[in-house]
Amino acid sequence: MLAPTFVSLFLATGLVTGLPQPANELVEHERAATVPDSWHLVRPASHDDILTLRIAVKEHRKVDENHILARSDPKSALYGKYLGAEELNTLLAESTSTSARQASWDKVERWINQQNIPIVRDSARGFEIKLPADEAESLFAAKFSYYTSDGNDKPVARTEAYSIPSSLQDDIDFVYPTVHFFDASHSRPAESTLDRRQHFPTGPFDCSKYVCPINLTTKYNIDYIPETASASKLAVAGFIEQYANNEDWKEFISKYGLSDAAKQAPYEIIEINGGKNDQTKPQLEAQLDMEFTTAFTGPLNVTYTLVGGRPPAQDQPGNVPVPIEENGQEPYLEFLDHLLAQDEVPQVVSISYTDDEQAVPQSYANQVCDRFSYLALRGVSVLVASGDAGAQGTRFSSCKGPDGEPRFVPTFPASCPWVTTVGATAGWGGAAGFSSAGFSNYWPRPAWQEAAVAGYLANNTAVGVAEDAWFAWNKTGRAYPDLSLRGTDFLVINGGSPTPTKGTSASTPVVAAMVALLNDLRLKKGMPVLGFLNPILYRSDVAATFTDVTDGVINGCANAEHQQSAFQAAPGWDAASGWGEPDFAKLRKLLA
Ligand SMILES: [Ca+2]
Repeated sequence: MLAPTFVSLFLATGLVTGLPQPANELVEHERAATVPDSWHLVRPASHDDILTLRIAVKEHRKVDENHILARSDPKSALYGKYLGAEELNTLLAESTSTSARQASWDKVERWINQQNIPIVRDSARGFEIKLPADEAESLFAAKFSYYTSDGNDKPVARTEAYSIPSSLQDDIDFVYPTVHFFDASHSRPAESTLDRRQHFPTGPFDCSKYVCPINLTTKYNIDYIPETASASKLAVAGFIEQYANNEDWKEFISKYGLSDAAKQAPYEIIEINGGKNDQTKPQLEAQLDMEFTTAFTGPLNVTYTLVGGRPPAQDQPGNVPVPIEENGQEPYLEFLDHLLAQDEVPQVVSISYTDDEQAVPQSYANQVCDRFSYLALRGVSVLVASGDAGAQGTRFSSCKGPDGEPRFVPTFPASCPWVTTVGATAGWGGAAGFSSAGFSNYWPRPAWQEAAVAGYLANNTAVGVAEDAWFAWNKTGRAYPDLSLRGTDFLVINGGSPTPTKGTSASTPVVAAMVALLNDLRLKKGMPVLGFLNPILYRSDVAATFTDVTDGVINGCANAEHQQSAFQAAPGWDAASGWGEPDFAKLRKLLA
């Protein structure tokens, strides 16, 4: 236990005095920006604790972004020429320096062997090792402790920082789980209990008072329900024990469905990475997602892909029992690798989970975001919920940046430029205050949105955030959401009961269903599916079909001294609602 402290002190001294560091000196590799307020320290790790850690080897890969964009640009000859799984692998191999990759792989493997640590297994990403916590602390100059987090009372081991040998800095991408204080289980939709008390209509749960599919077809001019299936497929991502329940779904479809029952296809459940759908434990997010996609898509193929948060149990060394919960969570990479490996990829993916961007270390976030760009190459439209705590990110906590400075907190994967991010509007029509929105600290603004965002930023009164803002934000970052849709008063059947629900996770599956319908229309005409949507959405003729949202302001941040609201809706694109709300009939006319 002394060793890590000593190494840290030595390092600090070494840095201050500028002493040259020996090749195998440990250097800090990653540090958590902040430990989110929703995480709670339980106890330090002890030598009895066995940790499973994965060492991701640097990929040494650079895919040409222009190549990806060309396949997503209807004006390009490459548009619609999407890659199959094998073609993608070939492209990725061609974009990888194989000699550098192999050299890194060998160096990391040699180093692990030199430490006398058994490699439990290796995968395409690197090595998995299992070792007592005190050994891991010496090896990585880390200090592991067990934490619980709100909504998850099973303690998991994390460290606020870790180091790696300086000779491996160009070979190791990251070690996980270490500084990964994220947990997608926090992104569940909110049951509107508070709202119900404040302004929810009283009386029976019916579609005259709450949002059912029929209300949305009217509001958004969804003038098409397929009579037959096509190759158009939609996949809903499910993480962290969110179970979809067949009985709830059947009841919802029979009461509120739009297709005639004979044409309604049941959804298919796919379980990966140890996920197991438990019919006895229906969960709100799963019900919401499945009910508000399939109601619109009728006979089209919809899957619920339930991703376990952890790998299957493995044999433990020395008979030390390791609760399965103490393994790491990595739902995004597992989910995306699964999708990318499919021969027939679902062309629309709906993800209603968000984390604070800064809770996801950038090295990990980059690997996830890169995979979203690979999905673009395969012709997949990815719709992601922006989050439900305004400019505070995903949670109602203090807004602090990496140095503890007052700062708005962007959300992930909403902030990745390769996804289409969906915000929420309120019942009165303006941007919903809870809808997360803002500017990424990790990714710069992509060219396809530069003009739209610059126009918004040039209008200071519209932005609503003063130049001398108390809470900082990154003016040059990827801005989101890209569009919005109603996100309040949804009527969901969960556990046999009608449950009013709100959140951007309500808006997102509806947009995903609309895209699956457009794809269906296009496929039936022999056209390619839409693919990565953003370059199309930001095209002036497409943007003009959206119903502009000009009212509403996103909830901002407050601390002991200051309070500041965040971005305001304004005419045209704005950082509260993106382009506003879609009109399906107009999009259909233009795109299908
Ligand atoms: Ca607007």
